[in-house]
Parts: sequence; C-alpha cells; structure tokens
Amino acid sequence: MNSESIFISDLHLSNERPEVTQRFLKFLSKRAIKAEKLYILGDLFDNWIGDDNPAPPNPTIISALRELSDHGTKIYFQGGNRDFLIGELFCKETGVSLLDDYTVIDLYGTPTLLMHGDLLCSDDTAYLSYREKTHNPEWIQKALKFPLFLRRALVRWIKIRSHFQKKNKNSEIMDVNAETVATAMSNHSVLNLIHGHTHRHAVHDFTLGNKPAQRIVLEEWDHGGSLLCWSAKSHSFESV
Ligand SMILES: [Mn+2]
Repeated sequence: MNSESIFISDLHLSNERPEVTQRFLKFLSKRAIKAEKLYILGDLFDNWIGDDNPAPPNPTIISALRELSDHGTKIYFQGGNRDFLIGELFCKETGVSLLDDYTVIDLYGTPTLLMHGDLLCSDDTAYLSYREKTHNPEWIQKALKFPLFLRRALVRWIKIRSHFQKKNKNSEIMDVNAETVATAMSNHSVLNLIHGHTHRHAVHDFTLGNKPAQRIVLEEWDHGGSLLCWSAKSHSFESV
C-alpha cells in the first residue's frame, strides 16, 4: 500500500447511470486499494434518503466500500448536498468515517481544508437558507421517520424544484464566492483547499495574505471523471 491519499467527489451514483457505478466499483477494487486513504468529498450518491433504503445500487456500493476498508484503505466521507443524510448505520456497514463540513487535514505536511463546496457558494442565498433548514438535527430526525415512499417523493419534488430554480439563477451565483473562500481558508489557517460540488474542475492559484494559495476543484464523474492523487512527493490528477 502506498503512502498516498486519493480525493474524489460528485459521482452522483444512481440506478439510472449504471456505467458510473461500474466505473466506481472498478476504481475501488483496482486503484483505491493501493492507496492508504480515500477521501470522498460529497455527492457520492445522487440522493440518499436514509441508511435504511435498500434500493440499488446502495447495497452493492456498501459492500464494495466495506471490502476496501477491510483491506486496509481508510475511507473518509464528507456529506454533499445530495447525501448529507448518510448516517451511523452506513458508517458501521462500510467502515467509513464521517468528516465535518469544514475539515482540516495534514496532507503529507500541507495543512489542507476539505469541504464539499456548497457552503462556498454564498451568493446563492436561497440555497443556503434551504440548507440551513434541512441540516437542522430536528428536521433530519423528523424526515428520517417518514416512510421510504414519502422520502422518495420528497426528493423527487426537491429535484424538480431545484431544476426550475437553477434555470433562473445565473451561473455566477452557483459558483464559489471568492471572499467566502478566503474567509474559510483564513479561519482555518490553510493555504490549500480541496472541494467539489460546482462541477468546475480546476486548480486556482491566488494570493491569500501575501502568500501563494491554491483551491483545487474536483471533477464530477458524468463524463469520465478524475482522481486527485496526493503523496509526500507530488500530486496530480489521474483519469478514472
Ligand atoms: Mn453538490
């Protein structure tokens, strides 16, 4: 096993796109198995309506993640806007550790802030107030008590609503706000940030308090996808 960490996000796994699930399963068994750590920075699933939902492809993904953790790769998961309802049962079944919305890690000597990315899109105030409501522990507890068919209907409704809302939002609103990025990084004393969510895969170099800083945006897996592979010596993107 190599001293290497792999970062991925925004796979949006669902039964409607079996080819992405197949790519992910292959990645777990052939590539992730060689790394010491795998970080999944949210939106692994296109939606997650509770750990008690046995609909495919969930059971297959759960057992593949379990196999990887049993093999010795440590897996970390940060909730995205689509799968923030992942809970304790999922972690127990897979061996995955949950990360907070803002998590700083020591990446082979580089302090690095990990985020899903939705909190950085602070110009989208409608989304942020929706997020605040739905991330409230009481709301979550109530929502998870609904029968599965109602939760499924609720997700469908949220998706339709968000589809129409997006049509009315310009694309700048749905990207990160530079000031929010700078504040998050300064608050956590880092010059390196890795996140997903925006589906705008890039490496942004900029200056933060007169020092060179970097914001790395992970790629979504719709059209192939890539891995960010980081070791003590170097880091690079690898296609899946
Ligand atoms: Mn997202």
